[in-house]
Formats: sequence, structure tokens, C-alpha cells
Amino acid sequence: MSDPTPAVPGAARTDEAETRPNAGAAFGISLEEYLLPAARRIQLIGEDGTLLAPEEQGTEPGHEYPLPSAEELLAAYRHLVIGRRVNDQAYALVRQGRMAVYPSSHGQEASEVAAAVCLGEDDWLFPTYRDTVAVIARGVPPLEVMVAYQGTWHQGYDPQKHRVSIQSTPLTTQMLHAVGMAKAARLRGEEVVCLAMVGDGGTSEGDFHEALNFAAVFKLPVIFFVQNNKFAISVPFAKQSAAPSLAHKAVGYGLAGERVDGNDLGALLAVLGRAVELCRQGQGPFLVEADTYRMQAHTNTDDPSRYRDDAEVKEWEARDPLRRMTAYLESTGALTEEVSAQIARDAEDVAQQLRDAMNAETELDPLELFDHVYSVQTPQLAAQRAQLAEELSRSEHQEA
Ligand SMILES: Cc1ncc(C[n+]2csc(CCOP(=O)(O)OP(=O)(O)O)c2C)c(N)n1
Ligand SMILES: [Mg+2]
Repeated sequence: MSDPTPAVPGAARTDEAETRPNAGAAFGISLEEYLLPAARRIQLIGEDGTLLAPEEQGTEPGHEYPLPSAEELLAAYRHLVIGRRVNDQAYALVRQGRMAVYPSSHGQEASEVAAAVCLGEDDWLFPTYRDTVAVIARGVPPLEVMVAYQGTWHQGYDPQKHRVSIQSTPLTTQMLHAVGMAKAARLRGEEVVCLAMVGDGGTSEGDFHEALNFAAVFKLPVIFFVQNNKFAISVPFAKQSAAPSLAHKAVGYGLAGERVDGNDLGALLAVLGRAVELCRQGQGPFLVEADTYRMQAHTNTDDPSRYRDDAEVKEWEARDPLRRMTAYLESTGALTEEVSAQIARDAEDVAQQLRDAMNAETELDPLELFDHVYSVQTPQLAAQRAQLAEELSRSEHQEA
């Protein structure tokens, strides 16, 4: 990714014991101004798809973000279209009983895509259960990602091959894994940036605190990317945190924070691109908060009508990241009818492959649940396995 980020003098490969240089100096601001997020969130493209005037972008001295090139935007846009198609196809497959569960990121695809494409080949992504679109945008074949949501015992894809960790279901554990990976890479002398995704709810976990503190003290090249989609299942953001914004949590640990419109692909690529670049110069870690919204249910087991108003959902529909980027790219001439048709065909191909694979009858053995938990099974697990085996054989008997 081309990046106009100024180099911080003498900052590369920062020694752990060294006092932190003023990273803000390269941007003409103090360290405090550098660590604190801009007062308003960064937004480059408006809800109607027009490029905002500089004074409307939420930027301020040292926190300016030029819009990425048309080529970069178009390449990311392709992932956006495919991501939306994957989300909606998987959601439908769950409703048809073809997949066990699918936490959809419908409406959050710009954040998903930006988190993946800002990274280089050798970098590592640490996703949550909701971040399937990011995993796919990073290059993991969609079918490999989906088998876990079908109910198999394994993740489906090879984390080492793709440099994508497993999709974490226990909240926030992936943040510590990202920090550990960054520390290990440094000890090995490898230049690796780690990006850990987390939800607004996850920021209340103890692991969040530990990960930020450890990463900041050791100045590790880690980007913590919080998707504030306003809900942790039924818990609204107002009950989650009293902080002015989640990006403000960064300064307390000594890392830089920024808040960005999480439905603006251009702004996300600009902010995350700069964070990656500064991490490579030894100026990590970073906390980036994406202001977005979970448009659909938490998962298929959730009924959002019990805890939120349709009117709020409607408000966020107007901020849809896909429609916004389509309008912008069409207005600049970068997205021609031909290119658009080709991208739509690519997305349809992916959806078709998903339907074919998920509609094929797969043999899932519920007893696999107990395999691979411990190398030597505990007596409790052995007893539970025996109980389930007995129940399964009884129900088979009844069906016969
Ligand atoms: C350690 C842990 N505690 C509780 C849960 C149960 N749980 C699953 S999802 C969720 C809400 C998470 O909300 P958020 O971090 O905002 O992510 P989102 O689902 O909105 O993407 C909770 C509490 C869990 N999976 N792991
Ligand atoms: Mg959330």
C-alpha cells in the first residue's frame, strides 16, 4: 500500500529499554497529541458517497489521512462486494438448517475488509467469530472457513499457512495471542505486524487490559482493531463503557488511539494503513476504534427486536458501507459497468460454491466433541462421552 507516512527518525526496531521517542514529532505534534485520538472520528467519504471537504473529515494537525489511491480502493471494494454476498449467503444457509451458526458482519464489511487488506503477506491477523469476511479477504478459501460453522471439531483452515489465527470464540483471548506472536517475532528478528480484532463488548475483558499494557510496555507492532458495533449480544454500548470513546482507552496505556468511521472504507484503509506503516517503523502499538453497527441478529439464536428499535437500525441503513463506496467509485469513473458486472459474477461464484458445499450431506459425529480436548481424557469427559453415546444410540433405536 502506498503510504505518505513520514518516517520517524531513529525509530526503527525500537529497543525495549529505550525511552519512547516522540512519535508525534514527525507530524509536528507533541507525544500527548499523538497518543490521543482526534476529537472527532475520521471520515473521508460521506454517507452519500461524496468525498468530504477537509474541514468535514474530523482530521486535525498530526491526524490527517489522505484518501488511498483509486486502485487500492477498487481492489478493496471487490472484497467488500464478495464479503456482503458471503454474509448474506451464510445467513440464509443457517436459516435453511445447512449451517449450525453464523455471526454475520452484514453492515460491518468495510471494517472487515480494511482489517485484512492493510496487512502485508508476512503479517498476522487475529480474528473473532464475527470476522469471517476479514479472514476471506485475507485469502483463506471461503469453504475452509465455513466448515467450523457447520459444526466440525476443527477450524477448517491452516492458521500458519495463511497467517490468520483461528476465529476466537472466547472473547478477547486473541488479543493476547497477537501480543505473544509479535513478541516472539521480534525475538526471532522477524518483521511482523499483528492485527487483533475485537468487539466493543470484548474491551471489558481483563485480557484487553493485559494485552494493551504488555504491547505498549514492549512497544510491539500490534494493532488492536475494535469494531464498536454498539452491542454485545443484548448489552448496548451505553452499558458497556463510560469512556468518551473506546479509542481513548489507548492513551492510558501509552499507545496511540484513533477513531474512524467504520462504514467508510476509504477512511479505514487510510487510518489502518498508517498504523501498519508506523508499526513497521517501531512506533506501535495502536488502538483503532471503528464506529459501526451490527445490522442483523447477534447469531441465529438471538432476537434483537427484544432489545432495540427498528428506527435505530434504519438510521444505520443509510450509512451502509457498500452503497457508499459504490456511489463514490462510480462518481470517479473507477467503477465502470463492466468492472461492476465482473465483481458481481465473482461474488455469485463464491456464493454458489458455498451453497453447493453446505447443501451436500455431511456426516458429522457429535462424539467428536470430546476428541482432541486433552491428550489424556479426564474421567469426567469420559463419563460425559459415554452418556452422549448412550443417548445417541437410544435415539437411533427409536428412529429405526
Ligand atoms: C470469555 C467470554 N465471555 C463471555 C462470552 C459470551 N459471549 C459471546 S459473544 C458475547 C458478546 C460480545 O460482544 P462484542 O465483543 O461487542 O462482539 P460482537 O458480537 O458485537 O461482534 C458474549 C458476552 C464468551 N464467548 N467469552
Ligand atoms: Mg459488539
